[in-house]
Amino acid sequence: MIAHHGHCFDGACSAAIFTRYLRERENQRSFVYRGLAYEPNAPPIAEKLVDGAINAILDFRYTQSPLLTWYFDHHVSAFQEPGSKAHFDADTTKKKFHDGTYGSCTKFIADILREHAGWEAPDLNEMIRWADIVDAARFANADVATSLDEPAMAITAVVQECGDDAFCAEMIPRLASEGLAAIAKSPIVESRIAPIRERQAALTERMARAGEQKGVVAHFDLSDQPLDTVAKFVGYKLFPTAMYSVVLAWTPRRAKLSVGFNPWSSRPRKHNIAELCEQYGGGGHPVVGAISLPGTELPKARRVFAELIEKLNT
Ligand SMILES: [Mn+2]
Repeated sequence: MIAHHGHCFDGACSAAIFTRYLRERENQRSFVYRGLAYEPNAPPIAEKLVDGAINAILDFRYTQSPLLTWYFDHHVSAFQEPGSKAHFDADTTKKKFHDGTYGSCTKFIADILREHAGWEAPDLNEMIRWADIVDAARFANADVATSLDEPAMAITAVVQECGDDAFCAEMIPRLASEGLAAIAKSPIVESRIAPIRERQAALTERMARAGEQKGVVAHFDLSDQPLDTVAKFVGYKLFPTAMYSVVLAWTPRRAKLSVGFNPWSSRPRKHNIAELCEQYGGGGHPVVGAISLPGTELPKARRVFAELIEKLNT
């Protein structure tokens, strides 16, 4: 049983490369895949593990369950349960690995299996390379980051959108044995990509209409109509000279301000976005952060929006 980060390209690719390894080195013939989600009320991971089977957790939090056989993760937040880091450190099976410096779990698994077991699958190198680009957002430019034309990007979008366990049971074995271009052209992706393309095009158009650049900040007040998901990199595609973007999205449940530094900016970042967001009760990373307010506090969110634009310009 392979439990992997669900609705995530890196999680699916991690499961694919590990499937190949178990097939070729441990003679495993049947696989069950379980997607795991970071949700406040998700059941404990240990409950997903199966008695009497080889159990692997990939690209997700560690668990102290004695049923866990293999473990690989690159999230710095992998050890959440009390005592889980000590439990991991005390493990002697040499089958549990964690390295928070990796851009993707897929590349981490590939490197560990090559170093520790002398195992490689060179035909998966393209998949490994793309998992590393997608999971660490190391895109060459804003066009690649926002387009669905690249096979890996189309597969990523479909996995994020439609990647439940039934879908992954079909997708993961294909990632383990076929090239990305062939998968992207086949019905598993083709039949699902059209509505994603349409929604993305509509959002890009809406951002183009609402967007303005003030100084070094591209800003998008999208609060006139409810909006759940924002596109992370579209703002930099529309305003390539902007150093920062600020997006205000609203639903009756919450108002959300997303703040980011343009990863393709030719100028160095001057603001720590995590610290900026913390001033308003939000948080994040130095290059990207967010602030959430109750949906009823839209006027306040609009004031914060204006203040963020000012602060990022000073
Ligand atoms: Mn990952």
